[in-house]
Amino acid sequence: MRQERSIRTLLIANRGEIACRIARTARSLGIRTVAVYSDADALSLHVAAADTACPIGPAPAADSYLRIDRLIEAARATGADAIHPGYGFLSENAAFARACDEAGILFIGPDVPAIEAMGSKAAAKDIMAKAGVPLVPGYHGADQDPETLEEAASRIGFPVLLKASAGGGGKGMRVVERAEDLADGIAAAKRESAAAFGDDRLLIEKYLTRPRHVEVQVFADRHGNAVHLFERDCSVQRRHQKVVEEAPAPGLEETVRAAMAKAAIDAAKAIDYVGAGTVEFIMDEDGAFYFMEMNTRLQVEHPVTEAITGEDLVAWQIRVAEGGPLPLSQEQIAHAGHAIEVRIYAEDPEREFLPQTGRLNRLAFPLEMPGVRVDTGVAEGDSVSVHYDPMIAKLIAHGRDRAEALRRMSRALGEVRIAGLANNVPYLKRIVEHPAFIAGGVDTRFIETYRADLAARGAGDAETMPMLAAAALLEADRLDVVRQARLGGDPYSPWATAYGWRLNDSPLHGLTLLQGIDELLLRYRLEAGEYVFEQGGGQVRIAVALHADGRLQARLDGITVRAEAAFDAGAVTVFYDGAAHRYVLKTALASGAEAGEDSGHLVAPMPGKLIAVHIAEGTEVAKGDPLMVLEAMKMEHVIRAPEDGVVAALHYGPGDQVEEGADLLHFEKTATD
Ligand code: MV4
Repeated sequence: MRQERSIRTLLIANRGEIACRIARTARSLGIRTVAVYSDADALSLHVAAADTACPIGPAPAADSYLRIDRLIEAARATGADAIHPGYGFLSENAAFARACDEAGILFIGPDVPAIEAMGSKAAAKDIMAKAGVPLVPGYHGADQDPETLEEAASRIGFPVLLKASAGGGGKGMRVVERAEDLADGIAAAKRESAAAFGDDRLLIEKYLTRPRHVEVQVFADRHGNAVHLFERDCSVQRRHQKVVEEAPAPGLEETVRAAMAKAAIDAAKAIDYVGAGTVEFIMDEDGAFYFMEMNTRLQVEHPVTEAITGEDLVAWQIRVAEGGPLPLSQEQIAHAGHAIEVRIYAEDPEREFLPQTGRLNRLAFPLEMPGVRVDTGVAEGDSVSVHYDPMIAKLIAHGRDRAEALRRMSRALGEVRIAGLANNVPYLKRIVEHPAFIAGGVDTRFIETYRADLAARGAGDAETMPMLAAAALLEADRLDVVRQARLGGDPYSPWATAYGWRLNDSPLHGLTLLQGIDELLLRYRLEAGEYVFEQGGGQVRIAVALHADGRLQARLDGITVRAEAAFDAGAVTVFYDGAAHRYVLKTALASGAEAGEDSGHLVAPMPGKLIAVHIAEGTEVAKGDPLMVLEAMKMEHVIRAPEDGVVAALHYGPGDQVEEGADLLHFEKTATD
């Protein structure tokens, strides 16, 4: 057994939320922390969260967070005696663990042989079979002769699943339903594996059609102790990306739970595991479970285990890495209540979950709700770049039971405010409010099974949002008029003239909002302090109270709801129920109606790329002339001159990528009168 070593300085070889989370615990233990950062991350939260920070290279991860040499050098330069790799990046890279050993730096993770043993699927299965850990009926032999494989598949029985030995995380898998398709399937799988991984070896397994993903958190020390900290259910996945995780697994029989925990500890012991590990199983409807893989790192979803056990897993990792004993024995580890985690991503559920990049113009989380934890690595004003994972935050809700945890999660999601980037918050809310999910125990097909239910619905709130946005705009304008009048300034704000606003005026007004390229014409009148919108023959009455910080109380047909409004560049964003609804005010967009100045800015109505710019600074144009062409959402959008005038300033050129609300050009209207 090695000597105990006390860590004084910890280098965190990661970024984002996990780097922040590791720094938090290290600091609480009195350990000095060193962040590393790429050129894209110099101003990131994880740098601010550490005591010192070292640059390690350009933005692409291959040139920075994956550079073993630079990380070791950074540790040397800062006197770090240990490195925590977080998850992803080099966290399961045996070469990195070895480089740390050789440099005399503690790697916070298992020993090199354990990482290597779990790096190969076939080798891992051999070890687990010998340790008595249940495996899916299958074949993982070295003989890769197509005839041998076909024979094995027939013995296993259809359907079978062909898996690339070198694959992982769902990559390189192929289902074969019938014996007739086997030979072709094997040939195709071998070609695909060779192309993707440079290795055409396959394993074959009995295919479970609707498994659940249940994993066990294990921990082991250098004194021969190995314990489990219960299981997590991560069945809700999309394309092998976990979306929702919870602990404990709902509806698990106590006998199954105990057997799975024992199998996980057996797995850890079989490879002399040290530190935090996760043993993944798939489980069928009868509770039969089978070893899938072992992850030799701290996992993204570790907070749900922390919530139900009350333990800090990063503190455990540090203690064990120092050579200390596990903080608790198995008998001392208890769990209470239920916890659920969702991953908030910058991705657009309405466009096939396309990852989004850009600036987080607004970002706020419910930080004061009991039982709710938020782990994030970004702050308002930061950008989500193309270089890294687009996860914005993890939201974790804990309750006395699953129902309470779910209610807290729903409410917490409703309080999230994100503007500037499409995100999956409303989608997550629909998942945790779905009856099948609430019932518990869903399988890995949940998302595809309920695709239609989980898709955004156009009805209900969505119809009211433009009216709420208009009411917020009008109210902001009215307050502005009142404030300016009080200050003795111009009592007519720019927008007041644009709207034709008059106090106590009741004729019908029109207001046009742009939602992407859709024009929404809203007709309203003011009655007794309420905005009354005409809507398809009926009326919607909205009274609003707008606070200086953006909080918006709105009474919609008699019922008061809580929302938030943010104003920028001639646009308004209404936050309601976890979703952000942004509208560009068309009059501000196209009129250049800065009061009396006959000039104004044209702003981008949506994010996109300028594929043509027809004008230069100084160009004189007539009303309606095309000025620029913006390509967005696979369509071309022509931006035209709002009036006769001249282009006073031009801020972008052809080929430029522009964000929504970007100030494209300054326009001066030709003097008339
Ligand atoms: C399976 C399976 C069904 N039968 N193996 C996907 C990722 C990899 N870790 C294992 N995976 C699966 N292996 C057999 N024999 C179904 C999956 C699977 C899956 C597993 C866990 C969580 C989500 C999943 C989604 C699709 C397929």
